[in-house]
Amino acid sequence: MNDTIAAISTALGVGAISIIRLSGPEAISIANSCFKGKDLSKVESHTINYGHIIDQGEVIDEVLVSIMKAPKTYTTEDVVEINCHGGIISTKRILETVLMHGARLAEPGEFTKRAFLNGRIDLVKSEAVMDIIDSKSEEANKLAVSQLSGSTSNMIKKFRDSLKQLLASIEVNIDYPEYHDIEVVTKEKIQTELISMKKELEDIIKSSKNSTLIKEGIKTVIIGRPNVGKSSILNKLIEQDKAIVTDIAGTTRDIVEGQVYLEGILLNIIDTAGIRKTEDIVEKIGVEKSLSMIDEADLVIVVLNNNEELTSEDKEILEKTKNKERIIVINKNDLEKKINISKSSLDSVVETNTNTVEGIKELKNKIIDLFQLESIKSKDYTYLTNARQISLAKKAYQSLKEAEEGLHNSLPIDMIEIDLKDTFDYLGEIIGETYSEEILDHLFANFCVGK
Ligand SMILES: Nc1nc2c(ncn2[C@@H]2O[C@H](COP(=O)(O)OP(=O)(O)O)[C@@H](O)[C@H]2O)c(=O)[nH]1
Ligand SMILES: [Mg+2]
Repeated sequence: MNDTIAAISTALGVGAISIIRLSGPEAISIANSCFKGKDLSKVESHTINYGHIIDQGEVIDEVLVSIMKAPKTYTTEDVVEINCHGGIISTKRILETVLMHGARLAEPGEFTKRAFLNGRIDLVKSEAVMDIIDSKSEEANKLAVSQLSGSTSNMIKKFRDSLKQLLASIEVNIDYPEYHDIEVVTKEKIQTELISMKKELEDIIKSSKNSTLIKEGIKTVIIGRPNVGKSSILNKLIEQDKAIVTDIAGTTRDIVEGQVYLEGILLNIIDTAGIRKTEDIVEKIGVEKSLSMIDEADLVIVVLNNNEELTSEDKEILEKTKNKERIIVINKNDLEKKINISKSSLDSVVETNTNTVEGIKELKNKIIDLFQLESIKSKDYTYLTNARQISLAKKAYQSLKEAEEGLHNSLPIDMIEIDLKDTFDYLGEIIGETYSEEILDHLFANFCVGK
């Protein structure tokens, strides 16, 4: 980590300003060697300096150079940011110039990786940096900002502290059983504490599924026979005429996607080809695609036609979706009721017609209730936010469970201690107290260059 890295930190394209960033021991001297203006080696830290970037005597661009000396910087190393005019050519030429003067092109996420390796931020916070950049909704953004400010890291740290205390008192009892003035940790006391910790960790894991909803949104599929009004419902939900609506069965042959935000959470809606037996090759592929979408969906909206009796296809769709989170929409309720189905025999039912707003409003409210979107919003965002964190928390939970069972089955206390130490270590991995190079490389490879 002794070399100096450089990268373009802004999106490459036409814009007012681009930023080329350098970090490392030579950052200031490299910038200085291609800069005409003040002597950058003599300016104060955290100053912005006007001048020009020069390549072999030729002026490349008029720039502002920010000088940030270690340790109060993003990476804790010397950091220089060259603000140049936006546009691909001059930005790339400045990058090439600093590389020629001795900087190395940074790998994706290498600035943030350095911030982590130098101890400025932990792993959860590093991941939050990426999540802020990636966030697809305001709620996802709030979640990431809360992570970066340390909400989840602190929760994990607090949990580890209690565990450490428990471990310490167990150890004292093992090592110095003859000391009478040390509080004896009875089996009952450990048991009580383990049960409450297990419950706490269980809650943390359970509520972390909210973070997936916040980050990824709800993958919703609208499914039903042709002509029941699926595309009309999609259009009403997203308040746009995105899917083509006609009275010709088989109009939607491919997948049409739309997006709407409910309580700040993204609803990704997929309208599908109507399910029916067909000889048309294109439509047939569409139908198969529709059926395969069911498995991947978080929510299935099954649309039925109020004006027709249930067909075998309707029944097949109801059967295929019965184990999914689903809402059944009985559409065209402005027409005479011919559907032979009792509402009470079904789970979540909404009656709609796509000429008015009431039914669609009720459908939106049903979705909000089903996924408890209002309560997700009012929580304080201390969630685990990705598969890596959640799988480690699950391993920690497993070890904690084994410790508790071991105690229950009167296993020797030092065996129980091993399980508790495992729990402690898994939780430590979440925040990056321990890590492997391989995991770090994998994690930061998903970052963008220049971050
Ligand atoms: N009367 C009535 N007609 C509707 C309603 N919703 C859709 N339609 C009509 O039903 C036909 C098929 O609608 P479409 O949305 O293309 O159905 P899809 O094949 O399931 O996507 C069109 O002529 C729509 O105008 C409704 O609530 N009431
Ligand atoms: Mg359609």
